[in-house]
Amino acid sequence: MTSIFKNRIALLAKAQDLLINKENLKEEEGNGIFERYKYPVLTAAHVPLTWKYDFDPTSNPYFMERIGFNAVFNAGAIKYKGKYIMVARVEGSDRKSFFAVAESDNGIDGFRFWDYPIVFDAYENADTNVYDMRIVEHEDGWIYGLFCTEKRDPSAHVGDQTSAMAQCGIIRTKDLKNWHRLADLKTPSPQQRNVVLHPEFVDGQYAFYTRPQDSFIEAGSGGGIGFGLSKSIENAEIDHEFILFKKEYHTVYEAKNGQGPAPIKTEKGWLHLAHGVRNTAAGLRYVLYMFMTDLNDLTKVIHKPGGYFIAPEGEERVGDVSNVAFCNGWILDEDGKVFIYYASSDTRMHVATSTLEKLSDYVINTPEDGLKSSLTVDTIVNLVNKNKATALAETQNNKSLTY
Ligand code: M1P
Repeated sequence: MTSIFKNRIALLAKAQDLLINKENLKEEEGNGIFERYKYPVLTAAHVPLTWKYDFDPTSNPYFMERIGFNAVFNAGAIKYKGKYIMVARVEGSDRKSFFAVAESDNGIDGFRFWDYPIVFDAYENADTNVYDMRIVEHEDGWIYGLFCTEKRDPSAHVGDQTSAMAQCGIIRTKDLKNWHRLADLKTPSPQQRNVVLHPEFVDGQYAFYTRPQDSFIEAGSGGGIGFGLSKSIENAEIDHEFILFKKEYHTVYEAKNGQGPAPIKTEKGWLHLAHGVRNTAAGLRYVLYMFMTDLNDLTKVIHKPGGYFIAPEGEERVGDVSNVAFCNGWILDEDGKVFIYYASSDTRMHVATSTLEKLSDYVINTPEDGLKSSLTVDTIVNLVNKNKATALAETQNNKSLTY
């Protein structure tokens, strides 16, 4: 073994250990709704060296990287056997994505990939690319992974190498190691992305949040977060999709939107995290927003705070697809703490923390979007008046205490 070989292994292993063991720091100045953390929690630099390098000095004397990795983002999440688990979208330098499990003891730092990426069968050899897995522990006893499966549009002209078809793939497991592929979801819509399984049965059926779309990029006329039921999960088929959260003019979800992770059940309703997309002169801007649906009628939105919940900030704004915040994984702890795993600009993973109580308060008590500038101003004026009245009442109260 040459000294170049040995030195490079030692150097790279040390750098990666430092990265993985670096303590993450909570940013103190927040908005009271959630806390951000200083460092990303999972990046391409976390990818195990054994996935990149051939450790045999005879076949790789310079210890050169043989397989490159571009990004780690859009991770599903679950707490499993006491560990905080992300099922990340890992993208190779060849542009292909796949899934890999990374675990941490505390959910905010120390994330380390398992030895191997997730392996599962292609469904009828159809996937060219797979991405954005939503992990759901269903009450039927299985852990499901729903993801986007993409292939070239078979009807595309021979010279067109960008038209693609997206559908929802489904795999399931009991141990996060052995995954079994089921049939892809069938819906009445031409394409699907951002499909999520609801964790409970609804009228004895499997319930799905969908995102019907007309073409690969454009949500088109079918845009919005849909909802549908299927009798079977092995051959899941939705006959009718109901749009429960539609796109709306001049909002953060005017161009398209999509369900994030599976909703969390609270006493007041189902808490949802979603992404909304709008057009700007610089291209699409993706932010996260929240809403709540009725406990008994999952298609009824009962609270809809205006504006975004998380938008890309600082270095989060820059990456392969800049100006994107995307989330498909969160974890609710036994004590009510919520870990929100969000990706920035299709490049890296971050965590934000909050509690179920705070998120419910945010969703229930944040003013709705009035859909007009004048109504936004009215809302601010009402708040200022309320604050003046509170300050006055406090002054009078203090005076009466002094006398
Ligand atoms: O590039 C931003 C996101 O674009 C797509 O999301 P949507 O279908 O809502 O437009 C997905 O490709 C997603 O992976 C990506 O982060």
